[in-house]
Amino acid sequence: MKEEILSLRASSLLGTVADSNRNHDWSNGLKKRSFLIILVFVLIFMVCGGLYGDSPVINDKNNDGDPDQWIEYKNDYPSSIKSDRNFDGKVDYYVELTKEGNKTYEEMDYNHDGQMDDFSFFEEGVIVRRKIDSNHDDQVDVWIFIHEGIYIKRYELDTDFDGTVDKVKDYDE
Ligand SMILES: [Ca+2]
Ligand SMILES: [Ca+2]
Ligand SMILES: [Ca+2]
Ligand SMILES: [Ca+2]
Repeated sequence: MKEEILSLRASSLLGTVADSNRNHDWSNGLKKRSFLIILVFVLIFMVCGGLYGDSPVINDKNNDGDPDQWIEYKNDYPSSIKSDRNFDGKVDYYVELTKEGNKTYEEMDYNHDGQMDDFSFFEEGVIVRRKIDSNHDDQVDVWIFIHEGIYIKRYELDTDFDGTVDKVKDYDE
């Protein structure tokens, strides 16, 4: 009689162990599934991140705690760089680059008043055109057209700064 009760207890105990094992398997399966779902979401975010561009790399060149250089990346190459080169908190330089590292566009703030005043345009890394706001009134008054990166082939000036070109020199004529 005692033995019977013992064996009964043993079998019910075994049953409980088997049940808890089943529960364990089930929760393990659920964990695996949640992990896979999270993995899929992470992959989707990574793919979208690649398509819509990466966040800029921000540098602090003079280590004063304030950012002064921002580099945008497109497919792993720097496509544009923005800088505060005199560390006064105002951006004074901006450049756009090709995959090969050639400039396509560049602008500068020469007098560091927070307004860009010198704009250059490039073709295959060579400057072809430049616009300047020479009196820093936020309005371009000099236009220069350049041949082979060094020769001025034409310039246009707004000498009285009223917004209208009043002097033109064309070296091709
Ligand atoms: Ca800084
Ligand atoms: Ca600056
Ligand atoms: Ca300026
Ligand atoms: Ca001007």
